[in-house]
Amino acid sequence: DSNVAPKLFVPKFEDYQKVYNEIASRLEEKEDYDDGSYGPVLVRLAWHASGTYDKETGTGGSNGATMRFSPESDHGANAGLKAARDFLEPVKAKFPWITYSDLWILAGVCAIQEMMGPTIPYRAGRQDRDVAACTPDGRLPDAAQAQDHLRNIFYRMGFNDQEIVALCGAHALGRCHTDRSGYSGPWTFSPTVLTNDYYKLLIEEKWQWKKWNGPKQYEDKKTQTLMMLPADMAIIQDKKFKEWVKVYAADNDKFFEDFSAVVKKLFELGVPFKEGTETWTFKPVNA
Ligand code: CCH
Repeated sequence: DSNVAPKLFVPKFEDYQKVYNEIASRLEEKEDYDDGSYGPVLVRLAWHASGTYDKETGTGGSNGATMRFSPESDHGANAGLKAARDFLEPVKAKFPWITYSDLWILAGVCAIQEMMGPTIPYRAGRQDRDVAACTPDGRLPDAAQAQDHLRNIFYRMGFNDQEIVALCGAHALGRCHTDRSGYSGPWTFSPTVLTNDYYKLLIEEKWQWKKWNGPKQYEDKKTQTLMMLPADMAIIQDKKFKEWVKVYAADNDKFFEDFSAVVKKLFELGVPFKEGTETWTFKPVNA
């Protein structure tokens, strides 16, 4: 009957769980990619989509997925994130009703949970925006800088010192790539499992400048296989930050609790959720 309006598909929790399951099932599909998982680079994509937020102007944040477009895709900080965006294309093709901006954040949530991290509560409702909503370059942190810079960048997003340190624990995951950031190597011995090892290593290991032609970074004296960025080292060089590093190094449960809360906050920066939007928690596949 042509007089009847077509029924709008309104996705429910079960539909998002299906997308979650699809991402989870693909995380380790390419054995030769990095340490065997796309998880870390998906977390970085979700973070860089969100971390452009400016609380003063309300611009940036995870609503929009504007990193699909140049100039934002070409910002130095986003080098290499095409791997994560491309990874998610077949998922978008299978579930075309989900927005890119909800998909990227769902992928970040999925990656953290599947890499044995805490549950990250999720709300849907991000809308994709066009190239005009791209944020200016320089909103994400510069790894070569120290505590003043970290505070400027993260205070602009609306985070405090404790939250900054909790967020940095994500560097337990993944690695640096010379063809992306110029830096090299992983922060921990288990880059596809979320633990509080980043904090433990910061405190317990001796760190020295790596002797090489690349950008200034640290290596652990003992094995010379792990790395820290100057920005990572800043959180034990700063007294107030270091207090939180000690808390998280000593207590993985406390880290997980605070990490879950601060990542949820990060992933919702700048999103105008409709009133009454439900908060969901997805069931892990790899539990
Ligand atoms: Fe990060 N991060 N990050 N980071 N990051 C890099 C990689 C990852 C900084 C710099 C870098 C957070 C905070 C900061 C991840 C998650 C988070 C790289 C290497 C640099 C450089 C990129 C490459 O070469 O591939 C700086 C500076 C800060 C300041 O605080 C926060 C916050 C998060 C998430 C909550 C993850 C995960 C990676 C690994 C990506 C991969 O491909 O393995």
